[in-house]
Parts: sequence; structure tokens; C-alpha cells
Amino acid sequence: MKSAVTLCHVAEAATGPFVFHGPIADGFAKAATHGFDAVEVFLAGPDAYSENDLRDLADRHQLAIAAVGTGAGMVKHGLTLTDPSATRRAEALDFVKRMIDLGGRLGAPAIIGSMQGKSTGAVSRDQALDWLAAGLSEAAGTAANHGVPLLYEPLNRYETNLINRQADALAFLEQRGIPSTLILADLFHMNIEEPDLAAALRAIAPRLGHVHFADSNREAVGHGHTDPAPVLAALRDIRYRGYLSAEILPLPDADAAARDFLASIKP
Ligand code: LER
Ligand code: MN
Repeated sequence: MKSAVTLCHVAEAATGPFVFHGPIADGFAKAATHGFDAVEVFLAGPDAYSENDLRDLADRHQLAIAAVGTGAGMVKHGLTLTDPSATRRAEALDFVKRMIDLGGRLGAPAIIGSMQGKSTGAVSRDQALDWLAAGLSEAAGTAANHGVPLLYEPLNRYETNLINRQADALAFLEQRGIPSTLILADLFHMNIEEPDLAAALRAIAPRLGHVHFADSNREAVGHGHTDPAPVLAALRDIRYRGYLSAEILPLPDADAAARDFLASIKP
């Protein structure tokens, strides 16, 4: 398993669960200093940083790019793949596909988390799930053109009413025939939704693509009340080879969060 740390340069997400906020170049330098294997980047949009700048930073610091977030489409522009307006859904898909293109050219998968949206008002949950399946299928096709998977992240009930549990995400992807899409398991969301974190991870083993390794209070594991031992044992048993990524709050400060995170994933 490899380590990654989140870098966020999105003003609207300045209080979000990311370790290093601000210019991405500074975040790469911090990630390298702490000894991470990779960074996970949250950018304001597909044109916020050039592919060449990101590749240069990754090369210079000998860091991989583990994943690219797409949530700025939601927090900056209010876009989601399940918006009642067909025009807005198309804009959301366009934003997502351009982020997938940016990540794909760097060998990194993109994450669909908050861009999944939720069913609201006159839109039924079934209708929203149909739109989500269509959006994910098309986005996955774009990702496949780059030879990378798409990462779909179930969120807790306070963020979406579409899919909250890992097993439901697996069933959704399989029943709808959504190709080349893996599941992003975020332990913070899972702490709210799953009866048993380790069992939930074991149950989706073939489709587990990425892990946000966070404690119950969304700080580094060790700061809350999650027992990491069964989680790490499950990941080892299923031979998970992906990233454990620090999508956590920068508490008590960013450097301490990064240090505590790395300590929490040491065998
Ligand atoms: C994104 O990875 C996530 O976990 C959501 O909660 C976004 O806030
Ligand atoms: Mn997450």
C-alpha cells in the first residue's frame, strides 16, 4: 500500500478536509519533505494548473499523482451529475471529463464524490440514480481512453441521499454495467454508514480502487475512535495495492496531521 496526501488549491474548499491548502507547488514540496509516495490534488478546475506544471512538480519531487478531485465543479460552480436541468448536467459532465483528461494525461484517475449530487425537490431518487449511472458511464469511457479507471466515492447521508454504503456502490456499478469504475472507500463516511468497516472493505475487494484513510472525526487516524487494526488487516488480506490517502483536516496543523497520518499507516 502506498501513501498519498491531499493538496487543495480551491478557495471555496479552504476549510475542507485537505492537509496542504494553497499553491500546489508548495504542497508538492511539503509532501516530498514528509516522505509521501504521492499527492492527491484538488484544483479549482481543469485549467487551474497546466498538465506540464503538474508533471514537472511530480518529476522534480519524485511523487506520483494518486488521484485528481472533481469536487470544485460542485463547490465553485454548483454543478452535479444529477441536476434537474439537462443543461446543468451536461455542464457537470463536461467539467468532470476535462478533469479526467487532465488527470488521465498524468496517469491519475479522477474522483467522483460530491459531483454525484443528490435527489432534491421533484427529482426522484430513481431518476437521480439513472442520471448518475449515465454520467458515470460516460465519464468512465473518457477515463478508459487514458487507460485509467474512474473512482466513484459513496458519501455519508448528510452529503448525498443516493449511495451511502460500499456494498450498495458495488451493486450499483455492477447492476448498471458501469465499466472501468472502481470504488473509493472513505473511512470517515464509512464510520457513519457501515456497521463494520473491515467487513465492508472485504466485500468490495475486487472493485476497491482508493482509500481515504481518516479517523471518525476526519483527522489523522489515532485522533478519533476508529480502530485501525481490523481495517489494515482487511486491506492486507484482500491484497489491496492502492493508495491510503490523507483526506483529513489539517489538525492540529498541517505538518502534524501529515506526520500523524504517516505514523498511522506504518505496519
Ligand atoms: C471527497 O473525497 C469527500 O469525501 C467528500 O466528503 C467531499 O467533501
Ligand atoms: Mn473522501
